Amino acid sequence: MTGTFPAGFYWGAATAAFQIEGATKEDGRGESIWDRFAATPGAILTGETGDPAADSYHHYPDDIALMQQIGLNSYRFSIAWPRVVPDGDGAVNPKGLDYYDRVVDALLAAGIKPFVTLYHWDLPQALQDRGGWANRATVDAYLRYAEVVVKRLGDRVKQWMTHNEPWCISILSHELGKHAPGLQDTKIALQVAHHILLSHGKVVPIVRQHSPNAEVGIVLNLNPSYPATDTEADKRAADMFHAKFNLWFLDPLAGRGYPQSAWQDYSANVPHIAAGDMEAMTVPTDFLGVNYYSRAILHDPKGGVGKIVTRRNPVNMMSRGWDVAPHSMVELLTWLHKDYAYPKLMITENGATYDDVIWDGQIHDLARIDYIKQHLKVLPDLIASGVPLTGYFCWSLLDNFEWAEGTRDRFGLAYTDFTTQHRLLKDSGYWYKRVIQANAVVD
Ligand code: IFM
Repeated sequence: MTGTFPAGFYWGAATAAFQIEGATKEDGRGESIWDRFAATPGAILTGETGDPAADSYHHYPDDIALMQQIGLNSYRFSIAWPRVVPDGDGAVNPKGLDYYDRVVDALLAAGIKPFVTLYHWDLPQALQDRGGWANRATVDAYLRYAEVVVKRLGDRVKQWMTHNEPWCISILSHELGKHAPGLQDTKIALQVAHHILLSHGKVVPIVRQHSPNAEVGIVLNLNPSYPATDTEADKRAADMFHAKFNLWFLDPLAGRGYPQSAWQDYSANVPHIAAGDMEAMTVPTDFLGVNYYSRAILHDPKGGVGKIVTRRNPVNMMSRGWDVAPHSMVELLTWLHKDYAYPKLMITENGATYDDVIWDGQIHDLARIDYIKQHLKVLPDLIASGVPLTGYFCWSLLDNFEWAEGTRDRFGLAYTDFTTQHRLLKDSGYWYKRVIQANAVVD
């Protein structure tokens, strides 16, 4: 059949601990920066916190049943550091580890391969009180935490992701102030980014040591950029966006250092780099995880000195205002393969938020199906052209706590009723099931 995917393709869905687990005070879990941030008036659009979110701490068997209903062969989720090491760098909480042990065993019993992200944004607050990721000591705390997790789960988990979206961890959270810990300081943000990349490089050998034959990589959110017009100002704006958003993370990992144009633009805010750091972060990995949702179109109305504005396509976008641009994903993956040559690439997140309506007990989310279909349709040819794409993880398995938007933005293949915690598969979930069964895009 044309348009089929290779045998063994990973068909998955993704979540993150803080977005689904709830139970933030249960069984010895410590406070995270997201608990503190969400409790700050005005930080979350809906005024919600991470409790109960989708209460997966108690409902994980329901979630695994959903995965089985869809027919997923893979599931990407993250470990909450404050559940495992409540104060970030001290005693291990056995109940926290036991929880993930149960989840992994239940996944394997259901025939679903676990893909584990070690850090998806929920830093223990006690570490933030000592400077968070801007403090180099947090790198060492992360390595100790990761070792505890991998020692416990590494006999069964064979796919590891060190960090999710370093741009969000650093810039969105420490320069733009939109995510926890809500700081607005470029210098701190860039030091955070540096320590995240460094900790990635240092943790890879630890994962390999305690999880024999495992594959390990990092997950980046990448955003192809285009000038809105042919003006030099817009072209410069697009290039600078690319340097700061994409290359700032890709290039150091590839041993190329930080991109010069962005380095100069950041001027006095550039990070402190200790001897050996750049070498440490270039450790070889098995794959690169790519989170792709949309593209950026850049317009600089003031001829190079004004603020960079991202303009979106007004006719074809999801409810959050991100435009739908599958061709940009093709360009991105083609370029990544050609220029960085990772042994494998995976789409570790892709999906869409739309306003879902329950109609006679069903959710006919045709717009979401269309979004996912458009992004899947282009992949078989891409793979045939030689791009080593081994998996696709839809964001998200179920509606959850969408960070600063609270539960307003629903990305799930399944609807979550946040009052009853009842899960209801949307039409997109049923459609995805048929895709997985056919190992090809179906109508
Ligand atoms: O919900 C997030 C996820 O945690 C990281 N990537 C983007 C998703 C949608 O905003």
